[in-house]
Amino acid sequence: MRKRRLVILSNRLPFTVRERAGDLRFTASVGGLATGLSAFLRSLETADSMVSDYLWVGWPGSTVSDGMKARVRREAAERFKSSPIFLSSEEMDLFYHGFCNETLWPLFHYFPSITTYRESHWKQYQEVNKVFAERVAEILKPDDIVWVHDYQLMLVPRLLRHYAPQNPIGFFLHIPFPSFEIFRLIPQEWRREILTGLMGADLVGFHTYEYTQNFLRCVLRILGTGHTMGSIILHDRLVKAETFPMGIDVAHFSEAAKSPEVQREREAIRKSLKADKVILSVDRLDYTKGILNRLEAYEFLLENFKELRRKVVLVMIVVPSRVAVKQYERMKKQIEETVGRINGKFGSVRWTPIIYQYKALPFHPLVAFYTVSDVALVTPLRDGMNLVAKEYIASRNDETGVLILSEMAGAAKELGEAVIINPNYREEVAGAMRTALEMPPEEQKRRNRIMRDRIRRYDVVRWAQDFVSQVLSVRDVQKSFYSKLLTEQMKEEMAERYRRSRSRGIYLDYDGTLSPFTLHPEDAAPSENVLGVLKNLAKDPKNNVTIISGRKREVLGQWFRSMPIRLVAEHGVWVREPQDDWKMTKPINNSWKGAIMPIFELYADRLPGSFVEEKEFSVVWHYRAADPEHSESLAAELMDTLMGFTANIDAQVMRGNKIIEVRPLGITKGTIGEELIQRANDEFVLFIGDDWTDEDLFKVLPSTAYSVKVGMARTHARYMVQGVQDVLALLAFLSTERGGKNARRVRAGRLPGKGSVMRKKME
Ligand code: GDG
Repeated sequence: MRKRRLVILSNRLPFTVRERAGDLRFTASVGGLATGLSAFLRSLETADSMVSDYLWVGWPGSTVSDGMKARVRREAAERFKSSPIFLSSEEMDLFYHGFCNETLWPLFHYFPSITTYRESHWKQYQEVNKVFAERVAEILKPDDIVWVHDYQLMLVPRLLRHYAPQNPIGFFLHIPFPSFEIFRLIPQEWRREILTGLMGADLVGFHTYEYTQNFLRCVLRILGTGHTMGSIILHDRLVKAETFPMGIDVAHFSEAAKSPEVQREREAIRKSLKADKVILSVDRLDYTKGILNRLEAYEFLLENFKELRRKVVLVMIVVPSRVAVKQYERMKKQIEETVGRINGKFGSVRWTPIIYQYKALPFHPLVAFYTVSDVALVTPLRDGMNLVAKEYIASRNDETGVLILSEMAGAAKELGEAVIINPNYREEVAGAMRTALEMPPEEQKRRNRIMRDRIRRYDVVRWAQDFVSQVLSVRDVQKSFYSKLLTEQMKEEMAERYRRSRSRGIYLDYDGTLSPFTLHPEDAAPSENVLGVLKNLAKDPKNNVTIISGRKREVLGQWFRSMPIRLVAEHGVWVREPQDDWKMTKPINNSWKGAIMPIFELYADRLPGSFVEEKEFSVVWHYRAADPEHSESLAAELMDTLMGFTANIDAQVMRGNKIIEVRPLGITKGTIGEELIQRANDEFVLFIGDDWTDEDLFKVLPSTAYSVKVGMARTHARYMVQGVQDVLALLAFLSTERGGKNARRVRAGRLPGKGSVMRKKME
């Protein structure tokens, strides 16, 4: 197995450095990401993993004076395998406190009313993301895998892709990805840039299926790019969106729970709490956590179920966070007032209903609280995952204890055996507390056993391994695409064959091949450049150029009026030889059109922005300009209707690029193309197309022919190019660089002209 280095990027490094009296203090971070990933990174020392080493890139938690930077850099490298990115407090203010915490954090957690949109914040967000990408670009080795974490760095994948086109890049979002209706509240330009930023990655991961679907939906609606089973095919790459519910280091919590330190702590807590039942609440101070709602529910419980008074105690641990922010200060005050009010209202000298602490706990006391508490109350209003819920279950070695879990936390998708509640409704939360307090131990164990099993199987090490191996497997799929990508060398070889051939058949699709798609098909007339390229090709007497299209003959005839090339219209119904009239390739019955038109028209009426195009022998419903989601569902419905309708008539339905077409049976680019190619028997044959209608011809081309697919997708073609510009460049290269020499020699009379050969064959 090839061993690679993993480069992790996150806003915060797994440690914080503080400068004090001319010295430095390093402390390890306790957040979910830092602890979770460190378990995975530790496992690298023993496990047989594709990752052999790692480097962590991020901000070290404080501003560092210039004189200290070199030392921080050195110690970060030696002690934490980290490379710090230093940011000034002004930068952090606009980037982190500004765009991250005043725009992205509230909006992605469904708090649009407190979301702000400031140009200066956005600019700084772009700037800091650039700093991260550039730093990584400097230190990246060709084999490194990059793993970018979280909402602070959503622009990094694309920025980094620019410097490192070949490195596997994965992105994981730790917070929810909101629904389209919420995401679209971000100003247009920013939201597009955020999505394209993420699409620079090979793999974009989310905690839940719902977040993944929300992302895919935003990509479709905002960037107009659809997906197949989470795979988004861009013109040059493939991006996969996938669900990876983050786990915890289960063994670490379970072992700690058995340790003497925790046992001691546990006894001390039990003694001091003086209550039959303990309910635990642990969160960072944040409005998303629903701390106030939780307090109100507890108040409601004590109010309505008097028998519980003096028997139960709520231990509420609130971990300081974003301390300088006014909103958080205000919330802290509100929480403390509410705690005071409830304690005053129900408490007595011998019983305090809520034990409140506003500071973080060291690890062992935290686990001791997990093991001592009969109920864990995890009721966020929104939470990407919530690891506390999983940690509680992991710490309960005797399998007792009841987890009350908000349905708004990602964790609820995995921990369905918990008592699941809606955190907005205090009656429901209070009811859940009562259920939990009364739940028989056997029932508690039954539920916890299932949950423990699940979180043990997909723990944080599996999660990280799964993610990294998926990044690599997306790269493998891409490689199969890239292996067909037309290289300079292949182009040279093709040009060489072109030059040596005495007759050449050049077959070209039009839309998506010679001209990019436009919202309205009539806007896709050939540019001067296209006409110039075709003219150049056509003037070489050895060349026989054919445009083979699904378009109407009038349109093609008008666009290429004076061009000495062959035109094939309506997928092969009509052929026009140079300087000749249009001829039908075979007699065709189109009597079905009258019956099918009303169906198409009905769908055009139902879907604003779509329209029907009637050709002589086919009918097309175009929906490129319509709502992308509505059109996908109506298109599926129309396909279904048409399949039934065409079962017994001489017509077939096909779904192309934002179109549905019904056309005569047996008329395809494959049948007409094959016939023309066989008849001409040219030494050099080239066909370029982009759509799946072109696959009909790719499939039947002789093995010596050159076939080129425009855009990345599975194809029968031998080669691929990324876009229309590459097609034009290739044709120009053939006709000017190589064919040019040839053409000069033909004109000078040294080689026989091809026109005569062709004409003879046609006769
Ligand atoms: C994001 C998402 C997602 C908490 N208090 C103490 C303490 N903690 C530890 C817990 C847990 C971690 O902090 C908190 O994890 P969360 O999952 O709740 O949230 P975050 O890491 O802040 O944020 C979240 C997560 O990323 C992972 O993807 O689940 O939804 O917002 O590990 O144990 N640890 C110690 N003392 C405390 O007082 N030692």
